[in-house]
Amino acid sequence: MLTCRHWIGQLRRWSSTSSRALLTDQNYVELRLDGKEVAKPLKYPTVWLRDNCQCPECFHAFTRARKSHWEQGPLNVKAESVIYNEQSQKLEVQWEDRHKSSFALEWLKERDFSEETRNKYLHNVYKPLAQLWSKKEFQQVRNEFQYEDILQKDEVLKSWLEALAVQGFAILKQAPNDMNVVRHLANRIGYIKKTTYGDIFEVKSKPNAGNYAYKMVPLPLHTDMPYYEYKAGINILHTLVQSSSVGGANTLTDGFYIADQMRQLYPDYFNVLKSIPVNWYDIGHDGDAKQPFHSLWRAPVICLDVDNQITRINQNTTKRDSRFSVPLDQVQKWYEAYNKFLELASAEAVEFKTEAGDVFVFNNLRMLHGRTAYEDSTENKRHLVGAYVDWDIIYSKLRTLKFPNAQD
Ligand code: OGA
Ligand code: NM2
Ligand code: ZN
Ligand code: ZN
Repeated sequence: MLTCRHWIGQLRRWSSTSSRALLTDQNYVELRLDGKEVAKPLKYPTVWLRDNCQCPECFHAFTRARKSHWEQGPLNVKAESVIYNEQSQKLEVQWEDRHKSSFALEWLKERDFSEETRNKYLHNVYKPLAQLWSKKEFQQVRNEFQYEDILQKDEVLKSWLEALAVQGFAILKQAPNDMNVVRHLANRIGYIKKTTYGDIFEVKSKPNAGNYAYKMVPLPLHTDMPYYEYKAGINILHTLVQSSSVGGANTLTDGFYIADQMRQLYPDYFNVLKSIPVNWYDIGHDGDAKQPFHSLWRAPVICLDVDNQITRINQNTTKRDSRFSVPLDQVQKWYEAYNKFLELASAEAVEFKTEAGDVFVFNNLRMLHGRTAYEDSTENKRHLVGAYVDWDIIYSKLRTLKFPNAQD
């Protein structure tokens, strides 16, 4: 065992032959390991080490719950000395308040603050990196799966969910002529998302349609339910009967690709679309049994996350409120930016027509989708059944499939 006591404020030189731990100043611990396996020293803030002490007093391992630092963070607790125990491969920290912590090297390596380690975790575990695509790339990004395989094989379920996360959509083939297909798929992932339109909903031409989608008219490129704060994550649309008329085809554009194009080519328009909120609304009732609703959510067309990455697109011309609750001088410039967005989205839209037995599934935060007009006849009435699932549920399922033995 090699020990190295170190006093605050003083910097030690590394020995070239041994692994060791070092308190570089009062705020960091550096760990330099022998050999080539870790090129750069691993470096950890002492406050973070103390906060994440794994001892049973500080951490309840079974529920992975932190038991310490409930009322205040460990900001004023200083490390007195650090030791790297080569035999047990553990970093041992002696704190000034007599507390002791010990951290396994593997555990520390996985939590290294280097950009490489952070990105690896974010892309492998948190969320797969989306592959944005243009119209001409559609055939390459189009994934197809057999419906029965999704239900029976975990490996296929995993590939399907990965396709939804990466390419943003997938087509399932050979689903039976059964209203509950979408329910089975939602349950296979986890839980269906109930909305004001029920748990499953029927897209067909209905008398006194309460939603514009329930008519034979064309549907413009849109995302479903921009009027929800907790907007549906994916849309599962099962074709039971396709229209034998010329129309009833699907249109599809990668909304993230369009937003990204706007960011690169029209940065001023992009800034407008990411910052001016639009009022999205839905007032009415659906069917006799359901409650009347008055949904309203104010959000920009392009939504960014804390890393400035595109996270959600809101667009549904049929659901955009005439009330536009922004100052007068923002209106004209918003329409100009929106116009460019619609122009690019239409130019990049692909068209295809599902067949009976197809289930078209897509990321509803990302994909703009639509439909061409159709005509029902007495023998042929177009009939789709839909359901939604939230991304929290999907990512959780995907992680359990990718990392069945994950402990922390
Ligand atoms: C919808 C919708 C597509 C279709 O109902 O929101 O996008 O093909 N429908 O009818
Ligand atoms: N339906 C299919 O945003 C919308 O209202 C699109 C949603 C009615 C549940 C249609
Ligand atoms: Zn502890
Ligand atoms: Zn839709």
